[in-house]
Amino acid sequence: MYTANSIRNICLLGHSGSGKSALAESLLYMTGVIDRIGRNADGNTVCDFDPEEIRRNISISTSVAPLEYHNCKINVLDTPGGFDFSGAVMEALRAADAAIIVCSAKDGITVGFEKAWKYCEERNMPRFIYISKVDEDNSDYNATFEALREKYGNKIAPVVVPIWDASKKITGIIDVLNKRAYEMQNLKRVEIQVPDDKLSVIEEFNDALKESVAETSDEFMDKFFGGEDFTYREMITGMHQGVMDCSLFPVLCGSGVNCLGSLMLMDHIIDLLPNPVEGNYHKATTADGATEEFVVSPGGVPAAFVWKTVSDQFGKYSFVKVLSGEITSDTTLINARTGETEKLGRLYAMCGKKSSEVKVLTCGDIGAIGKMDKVKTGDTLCDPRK
Ligand SMILES: Nc1nc2c(ncn2[C@@H]2O[C@H](COP(=O)(O)OP(=O)(O)O)[C@@H](O)[C@H]2O)c(=O)[nH]1
Ligand SMILES: [Mg+2]
Repeated sequence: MYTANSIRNICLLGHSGSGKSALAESLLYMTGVIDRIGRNADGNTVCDFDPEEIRRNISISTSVAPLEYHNCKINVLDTPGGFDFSGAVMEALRAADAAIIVCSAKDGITVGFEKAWKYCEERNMPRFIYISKVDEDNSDYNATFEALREKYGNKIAPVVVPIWDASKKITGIIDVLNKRAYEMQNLKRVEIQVPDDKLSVIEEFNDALKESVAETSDEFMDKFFGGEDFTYREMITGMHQGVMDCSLFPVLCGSGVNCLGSLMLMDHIIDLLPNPVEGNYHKATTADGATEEFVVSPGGVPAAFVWKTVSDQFGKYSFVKVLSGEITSDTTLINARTGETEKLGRLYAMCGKKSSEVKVLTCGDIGAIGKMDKVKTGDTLCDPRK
């Protein structure tokens, strides 16, 4: 069981084909949820399981893929990039606390990327940019990064950057924050020396991050101008603040195929992206009709928001995000839309098409409730007391 501060709800956004489902697959592989990497072309990935998705070789609805990493639970919401399915993206944005916009190093900034950016801007959604497919022969990391800088300015901060060899092939990555480098050997991460010719540029990027951190508080500003160095923890604290304020957009990179960058991405998700208590704002209506800000609170009375519904031959699943307290399968709640009392059905943790029954869903977590006949997407299930 995870408490709210050790949960991250992340949605993957971006153009169709940019590599979102492959990235989700690589995160699942690197954390041991699956023991081989499915391929979109073979129709055996976790996130594209619908027969229609397999036939058309694209994602149509949002899949949930939970994984555990460093004592945290990361719920990855893999959205479809196709413009016909933007409703599914809206649902995912409602449930997620942060976004990762996937931008392929082959295609750079596309219409799908710009749409994803706009959705995030409209919601002040903290976000990372993940430059995908760096392993591909005709990919161009530099051109993609430069295009991002040109369009969005200095808030675009390189945090994980690639290493390439003489033939311009990308062979590894460097974490700008801790200045450590890695490569992949047979889907295993191996630490390597930071190449000499990269030292100065890493130093330069690191200095730029320090400047961004300095701007997040007076204390950090004083320290910075006093010529004092930040500790690693202070860097994380400052960058987390910058990401929350949308004054800093970390750029990471990697490959969903050989899993380069996948562990580093998760390290940064945990360190820099908001947990459900810090994330996404909700407005609530009280019993007497007043509007107030809904405070996401683990210790509060139970409340859950239905962000997606699936009905198929296996039954009906109402996907929920628990916004307050915790829910169990014998909880009785009130549907705020209808005023009717609803006894909850069985609770499930979902991973792609797989559902496994759970006893409880805690504050901030995402799961599904079975057989809630009268419940629709957009409903809030609340405690009778509130
Ligand atoms: N070489 C390479 N191919 C990738 C990578 N990520 C995705 N692909 C391929 O690009 C295609 C689209 O990827 P997919 O993850 O389905 O894109 P999505 O629409 O964003 O979910 C598939 O054929 C993937 O195998 C990557 O990092 N490297
Ligand atoms: Mg996909």
